[in-house]
Amino acid sequence: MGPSLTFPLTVHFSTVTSSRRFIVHHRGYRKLSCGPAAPRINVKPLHSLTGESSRASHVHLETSKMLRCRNLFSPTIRRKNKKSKSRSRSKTVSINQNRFFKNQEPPHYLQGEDEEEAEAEEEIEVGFSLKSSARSHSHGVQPLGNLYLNPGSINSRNTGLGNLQTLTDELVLDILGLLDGTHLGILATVSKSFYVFTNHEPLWRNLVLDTLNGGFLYNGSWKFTYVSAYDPEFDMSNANISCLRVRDFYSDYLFQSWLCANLEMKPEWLERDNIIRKKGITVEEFVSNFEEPNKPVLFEGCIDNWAALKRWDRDYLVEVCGEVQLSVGPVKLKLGDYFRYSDQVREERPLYLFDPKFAEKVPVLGSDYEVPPYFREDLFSVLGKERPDYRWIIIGPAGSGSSFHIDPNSTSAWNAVVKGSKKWILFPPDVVPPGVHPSPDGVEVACPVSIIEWFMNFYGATENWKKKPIECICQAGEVIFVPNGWWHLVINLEESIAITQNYVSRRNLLNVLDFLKRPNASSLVSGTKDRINLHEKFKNAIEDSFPGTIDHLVQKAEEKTAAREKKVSFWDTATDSKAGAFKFSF
Ligand SMILES: O=C(O)CCC(=O)C(=O)O
Repeated sequence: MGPSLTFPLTVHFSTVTSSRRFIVHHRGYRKLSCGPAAPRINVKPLHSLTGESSRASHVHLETSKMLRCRNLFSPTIRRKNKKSKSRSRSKTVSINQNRFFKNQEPPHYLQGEDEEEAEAEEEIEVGFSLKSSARSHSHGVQPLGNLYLNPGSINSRNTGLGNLQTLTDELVLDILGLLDGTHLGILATVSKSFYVFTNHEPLWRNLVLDTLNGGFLYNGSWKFTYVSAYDPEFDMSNANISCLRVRDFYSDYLFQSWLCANLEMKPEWLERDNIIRKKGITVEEFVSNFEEPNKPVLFEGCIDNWAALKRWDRDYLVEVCGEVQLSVGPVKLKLGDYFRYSDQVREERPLYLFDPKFAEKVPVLGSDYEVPPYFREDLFSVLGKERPDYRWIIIGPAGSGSSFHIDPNSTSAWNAVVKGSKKWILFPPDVVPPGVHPSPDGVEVACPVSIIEWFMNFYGATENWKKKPIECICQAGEVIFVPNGWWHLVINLEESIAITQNYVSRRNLLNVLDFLKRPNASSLVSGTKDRINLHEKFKNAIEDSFPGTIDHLVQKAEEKTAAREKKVSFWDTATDSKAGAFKFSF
């Protein structure tokens, strides 16, 4: 048995930076946030990059040949848990390494040293809490900082990559993302390093989502889902434990991916609750205190009459949805199949069910709730069937959610939790959240790969911000108002079911019209096919249905601006912000 290592993992996190970024199209946010993340790049043929006579270049491309890869799946592994379960739930977590069964033959490239390695047990103390269901990294990947604590060890990540070692992990994965399952399976036999990279679950997730569309049944892991889709007879009995552990493989990118999938939300991330809560206020109070000034508010008790609150549980929903396919990230799935996935999933960005046509597909769902009185003005309805998507049913497991974004088309929104609970963080329109980088045209947003990664790397920064975010936990039966233009992030703290609607009222009509006529409307506007003409159509339809409304609102807005400028001008004469000092000029 090897030596036991104990050290606080947090120390080594200094090397794990916020470099993992994920770019989403702002416009298509709702569709893309949970979809395949792999940006495609052009690469030379693989063999010319590795400098080896690549076996990959000789294999057949057809995915049906995937079956050849069955011998690549690793032998049975037994977990040896030394610590009690309660220990693994404590703040300092012990992660024990897996062991091979002695009588199993590891593949040729893992024989010898790895048998000895398989005996080794490491204990890692982690400054974060891992979920009680967390398993150690299936291939033994460690953060790069650990390499410097193991003098003499060589990063097998590099030795096994050949000439590719100079590429970043992200780039290696981008290249592997161009391959099909057969090639990934064959590349896995090239070296330990390729074995680890080619087993990276998001690669298989992308393959499943890209090639099988919704035609899959999740099977414990994306890789096995893929394999079993092509070979239903494949023996899955060893599936969830067939992972080889590789010694001395250090990679922040791959480690972070595992960590984010297994991290528990820290209590301090959930503590701050500074939203205004209201119960039983009138519509007029809402309009003048929250909608007009564009401020968030949380309503208690305003959906107590919803049938959904009593009826919506898994059994009811699965029954009424039956064979209907609902939108889940980039694919469509039956609800029962989605729950099968969400029950087993352990990944950092779980697929999120987010369907804009649920009420058309399953009308009873639409009649199980009604729009709360505060949000009944719905000016987009003048467009009839041409209105952009505006209502969604949202279902997801703990850890799923929506990373930072601003709602589409400059609309405001409400979000009602029917089951479960959601942590919300909101920043006003003039404050871009830390770690979030919108492109100047607003079409794309670069942000950390996962919500949990944002918490790990950026939540702390908000402590000292002058403009603190608004935060809350929205429980079942509560409704949050999300004013237009506000950045928001949401994470489900348990399996949650919610309804959200985006709407236009007279308070944000001018904003919406302005947004729809921006020069890059064709890439900014969302939820409709005819993006370029939406402005004209909407404006005309409003004029027809509510003549004079736009002119009236424009006039009111001008008066307001004039009044504001008048107020500001006194201070303009009293201060000189550029000089940073007070100046009196009477
Ligand atoms: O995940 C959620 O429930 C939040 C959805 C959201 O942010 C939105 O509808 O804009």
